[in-house]
Amino acid sequence: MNEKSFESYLKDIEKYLKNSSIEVEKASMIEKLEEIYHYYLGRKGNITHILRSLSSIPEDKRPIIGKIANEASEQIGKIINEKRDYLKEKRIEEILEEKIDVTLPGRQLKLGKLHLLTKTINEITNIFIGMGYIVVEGPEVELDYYNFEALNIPPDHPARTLQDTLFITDRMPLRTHTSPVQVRYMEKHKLPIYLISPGRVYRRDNIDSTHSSMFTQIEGLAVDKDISMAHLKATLEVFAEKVFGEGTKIRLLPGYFPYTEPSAEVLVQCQECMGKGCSVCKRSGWIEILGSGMVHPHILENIGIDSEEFTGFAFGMGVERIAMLKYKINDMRLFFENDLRFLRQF
Ligand code: 2NM
Repeated sequence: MNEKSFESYLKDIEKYLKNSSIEVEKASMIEKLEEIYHYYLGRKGNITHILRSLSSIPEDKRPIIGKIANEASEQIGKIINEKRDYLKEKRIEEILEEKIDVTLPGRQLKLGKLHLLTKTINEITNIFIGMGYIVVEGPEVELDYYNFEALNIPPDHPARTLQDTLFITDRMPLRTHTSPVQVRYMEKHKLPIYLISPGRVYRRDNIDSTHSSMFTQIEGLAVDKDISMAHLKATLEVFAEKVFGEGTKIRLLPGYFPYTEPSAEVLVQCQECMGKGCSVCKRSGWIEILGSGMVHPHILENIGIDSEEFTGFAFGMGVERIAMLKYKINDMRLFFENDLRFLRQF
């Protein structure tokens, strides 16, 4: 072992005392003081090290070095504590001296807002809630049975192929519409039923300005005694006027769906040219906004509903399409890109 001389111990201690005093003097942050403490007096600090190694110092010098090291330790501890108290005091004084200008205008709070799609869903659902409908939701991963079979969609229908539908497994498609929610509800609840089912649906489409592999649908269903096509038309007239403004006209054209008979395509006056004819409506003055019809008796019977006693109408619409017409948006992708410059406009 390389024994340190008595003098070199004294020199070291003297150096630590001097350096620590300069460092403490310079320190302007409590954090810095803790670092200094650590360096000299901490578990592995310089002074601590000397005090711990006293046993390796010749016995006759041990008490002197011990005494000097202890005094140095106390001294360094003392100046650190004094400086710490001083800095704390100073900080409190600074805080107390801060002046608050109570006449300054408040900082503006930046509030977020609802996405246009959410806003449109809310608007549409509120219209139907106003007519006594309830809102029902369901799973986005469906059983083949609820998405197709229960809806009278035959096994060889193109919608049931990989071409048109996204599948999780053979028997589990991503729902292609929210009708399965309605089938599930009819199975479990007593009649009459007036419900709408908003939610995301999935189709294997190539994405362009009017197609997306995911979009938002709202379907409606009314099953009661003596429900007729007249109720369907009147309901959709109310809907169109509330969404697009008073006096908005609709037209029903014959259509086809496996789950309704008869079926009708519903058109609304073109919101771009207000029915005069333009490029958006291909000069016809009308634009299709939804599909609808009288629920096929097979579907009701299959669920155990007597189709002689009860009849129903149903309809389905794409929320993006409604919002695009209402707010004159020409590209569906804008809904999903989340560019704030687009979203902030609504
Ligand atoms: C549409 C068009 C026509 C529809 C049918 C049903 C159910 F569950 F009752 F059979 N729900 N929704 C329906 C009818 C949906 O969307 C274009």
